[in-house]
Amino acid sequence: MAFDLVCLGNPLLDLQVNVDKAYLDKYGLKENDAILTEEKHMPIFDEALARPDVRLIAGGAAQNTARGAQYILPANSVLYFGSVGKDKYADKLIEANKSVGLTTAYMVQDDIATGKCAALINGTNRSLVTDLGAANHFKPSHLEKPENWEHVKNAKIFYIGGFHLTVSPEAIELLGRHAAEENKPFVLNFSAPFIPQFFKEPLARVLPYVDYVICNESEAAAFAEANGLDASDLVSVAKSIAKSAKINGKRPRTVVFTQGTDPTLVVVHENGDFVVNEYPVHALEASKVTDTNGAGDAFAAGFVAGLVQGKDLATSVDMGHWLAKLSIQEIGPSFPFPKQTY
Ligand code: 26A
Repeated sequence: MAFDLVCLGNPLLDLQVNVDKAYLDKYGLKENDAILTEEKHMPIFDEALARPDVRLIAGGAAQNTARGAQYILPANSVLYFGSVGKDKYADKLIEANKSVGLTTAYMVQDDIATGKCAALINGTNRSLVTDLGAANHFKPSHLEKPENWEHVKNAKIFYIGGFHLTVSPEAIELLGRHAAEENKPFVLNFSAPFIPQFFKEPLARVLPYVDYVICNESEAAAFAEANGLDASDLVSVAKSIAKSAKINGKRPRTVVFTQGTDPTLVVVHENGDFVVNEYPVHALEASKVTDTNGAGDAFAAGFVAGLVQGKDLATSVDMGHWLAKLSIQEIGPSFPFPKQTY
């Protein structure tokens, strides 16, 4: 079978709970952030599981995007790579993926548990604390297995979660090289401020392969700080990313900055010139927001589904806004059923 869109990321099960500010303070967590767990955070997972209101929801940023893109696209359009364990958590992920018809080609670890993310919801903010578990053991050799490489060769577009830069930059480079050689669009989401901040070197290695960068305003600011740019001037930051080194000269670099409820900024660098545009989001009354966990992933899903369908940039961004609006009315990074159409 040939899948148009191939995605790579860290499959995680989200343990979603509502918390107050004091709980976040106790663990030194920001209200809106995504981090890798440290020893001191470990009790959070058992505390979440012990709560009567805990919800176990399929997560993993790129997996959410893969599910969202498959939600929009015709059957069997999307394939997702990642690494899981042999446990009930993996079964939950498989079940959620099935509900939208997302195909997975998981690498399976015999003795390591599926990764989990405590999604600590505080009003419209979400603080994500991740224990990568099996997701941390993904290897490029999994992509090189003949049956998997066949999927890579058949793909038309690639979507990479920047979070995977903490796991296997080599796997990302492997896909990036193929995409550049075959002139296929390669999309990278920065995923979280700590990626440009603390994984600057692997990010710089991968960025030359990237045709489309997606990030939010805080990731853009973190990139600016890490690279000595003025974080208060996001247009300049986007331009700087847009004009940085690029391997596939046949495609322009497009940089997409989402900014919560503010308009999405898009900068394209082509033939030495910049094209700058802003696109308003689809407004939603605050009272209708269930939670924003996965909003950015849903935006990326709508956007990349648009690219797969050959839509123009403005329409692809609008599809991202449309799907994000649907997802924030659901619990966690999920999409409404019966299916809505764009
Ligand atoms: C490496 N880290 C920290 C992560 C993540 C992650 N996905 C992959 N790698 N930390 C949080 N997430 C996921 O982000 C989604 C919301 O955008 C969560 O699982 C959540 O579903």
